[in-house]
Amino acid sequence: MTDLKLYYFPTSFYSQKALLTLFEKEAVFREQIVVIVNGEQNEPWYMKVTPKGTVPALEIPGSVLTDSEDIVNYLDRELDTGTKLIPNTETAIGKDVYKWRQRLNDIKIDVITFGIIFHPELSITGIKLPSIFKKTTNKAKQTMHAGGKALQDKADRYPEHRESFLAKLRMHDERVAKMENKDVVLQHLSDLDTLFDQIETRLADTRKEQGVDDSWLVGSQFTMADIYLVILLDRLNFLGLEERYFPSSKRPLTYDFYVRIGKRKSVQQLRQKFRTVSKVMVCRMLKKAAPVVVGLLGIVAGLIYWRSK
Ligand SMILES: N[C@@H](CCC(=O)N[C@@H](CS)C(=O)NCC(=O)O)C(=O)O
Repeated sequence: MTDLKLYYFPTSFYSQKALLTLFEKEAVFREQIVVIVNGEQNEPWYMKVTPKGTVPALEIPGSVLTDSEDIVNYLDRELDTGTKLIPNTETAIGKDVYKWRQRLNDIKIDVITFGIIFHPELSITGIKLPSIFKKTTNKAKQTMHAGGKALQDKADRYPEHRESFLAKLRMHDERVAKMENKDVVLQHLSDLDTLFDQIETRLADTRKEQGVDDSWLVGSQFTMADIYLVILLDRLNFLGLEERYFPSSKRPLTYDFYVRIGKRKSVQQLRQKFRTVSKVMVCRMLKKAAPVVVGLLGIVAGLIYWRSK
């Protein structure tokens, strides 16, 4: 069996793409959480795993894949278990899957996500954030700017990773400028409206072609295009934008897709991972605080001993 290890963070969009693919493929894999909200992706140990300092990354025999596209392509090619997700691009369905993957991949999900966090008034039903993140998002702008400063500090402190940190810093500054600009965010949201019209039409066409009500985006079989759509719908729901993009009244087939997808085992496994995020963060905080707690307990024990004497 192939030895795989996934580095990921449960709420990261691209990690979710890799995770959902692993679950669909019924893959056996080891895992390590990289707490990106604490900047763990920029620690030197992780920069050795991937100089990009992003999640997901997948360790495979003899190498590490550092982009979710490469990861999902590899998994579907190498694992003959679970669902076949990427049909041959010589076939009509393969061409369609390819086309939809490109379309869905072109969405600037980071600008949309942080754009909503920066401008929460754009959310319709409110961001569904685990309470552990609330403090961070209330100060989203300061946190983002502190992130840029941390990258500059790391570039100065670790000469062996300097170029990687500076490249990240350039990307970071570009992204923050877009997220802060409400007009840019509004433009991305409006482009998404157009895309959702196309998705609704495609779902209707597929139903007609297949003559069934339970088909997926491009056919009766679940494919990689559906994986992309699932994580997009989950993200929009998380951002409180489900009422804008897929209410049953406006886009009934997309809404129906979202309801059906919740019954799929792989999606339930993915959402279960998402829910672990608060526990993960608390565990990390306790781990960090452990030396202090042990120190304090030592002092208390010492005082009790001294008084008993
Ligand atoms: N093109 C990459 C994008 C990966 C990416 O941007 N991951 C985000 C989380 S969704 C990340 O690691 N952000 C932390 C950072 O950039 O420092 C992929 O598809 O894997």
